Formats: sequence, C-alpha cells, structure tokens
Amino acid sequence: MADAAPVVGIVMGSDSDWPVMEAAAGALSQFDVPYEADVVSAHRMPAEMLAYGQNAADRGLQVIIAGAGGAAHLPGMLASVTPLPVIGVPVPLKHLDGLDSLLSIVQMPAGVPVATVAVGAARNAGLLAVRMLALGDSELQAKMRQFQADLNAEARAKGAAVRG
Ligand code: RP5
Repeated sequence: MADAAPVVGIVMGSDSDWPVMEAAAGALSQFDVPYEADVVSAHRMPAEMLAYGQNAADRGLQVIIAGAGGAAHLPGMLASVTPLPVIGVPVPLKHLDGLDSLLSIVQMPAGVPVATVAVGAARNAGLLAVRMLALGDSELQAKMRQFQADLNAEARAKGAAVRG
C-alpha cells in the first residue's frame, strides 16, 4: 500500500487540525486505502486551495476529506471546484465547541454538496470514504461488511457484560 497512488485526499486548514484529522487517516489505513494528507488553507493559501480542488480528480483522487475549524470554508470551496465527493469534518476550536465549524461546513448552497460528519468525527469521515470507494470494489465492500460484523459483536459483548 505504501507505494500505491492515493485515492483519498485528506486536507485541512492548518497543521493544528491534524490531531483531529489523523483519525481519518487511521480509518483509511485500517482498510488499506492509499491516501495523501496536506495542509491547504482556504484563507491563507487560496490559490493553492483552488489548484488542489481543480486538479484532484485528474490526479486520480476519488474522494476528498476536508477538515477545518472556525470559519471553515475549505470543504465548501473545494466542493465548488471539484466533481469529486467532498466529506467535511468540522474541527472544534477553543471557542464555541465546534458549532461554528459545523455550521460553516454544513450550510452549503443548493448545487454544491458537502457530506458533513459530526464535530470532530474524522474517523467517520474516513469510514464514509471507504464506503464510497467500496461501491466499485467488492473486496473493499467485503472488508466493510466484516468491520460492521465486528462492531456488532463488540456491542453485543458489552451488553452481555452488563447483563452479567
Ligand atoms: C482554520 O483555522 C484551521 O482549519 C484551524 O482549525 C484554525 C486555526 O488555525 P491555526 O491558527 O491553528 O493555524 O482555518
């Protein structure tokens, strides 16, 4: 997998987002999905951000996971210039508990969708990307089914432990 071309691009507004965003990378690694990760700030690197979105599909990426905090315009701006599905991760900052990030990402105008996960839920963003990729990859879909079965068994075991 180390040498495989990335099919998911994980981008974030700042390196300070990485402690949250690395959970997306962890989920992709768990399913052996090759990814790349970078900082592409909508506000501090607008030209680079547009180039990233405009070139992503031609470079072979199939899904973009974009995380940002506060005035979190990165996922929406990328969605405006790429035909790829964009998954937005609202990163919680010191103030407002991430509500600002959530609303900035989720309230997209008609015609420009961003699939927004819960505040801080980068792992779910990674898992959603896996599900998208699995639509055209039966082996990956089988891995996802196994993952779901394991999750189910884990939850049942917890119930059994509580019941005694
Ligand atoms: C946002 O500003 C970034 O996505 C980050 O969540 C936040 C703070 O960035 P730093 O000031 O830590 O670089 O654009």
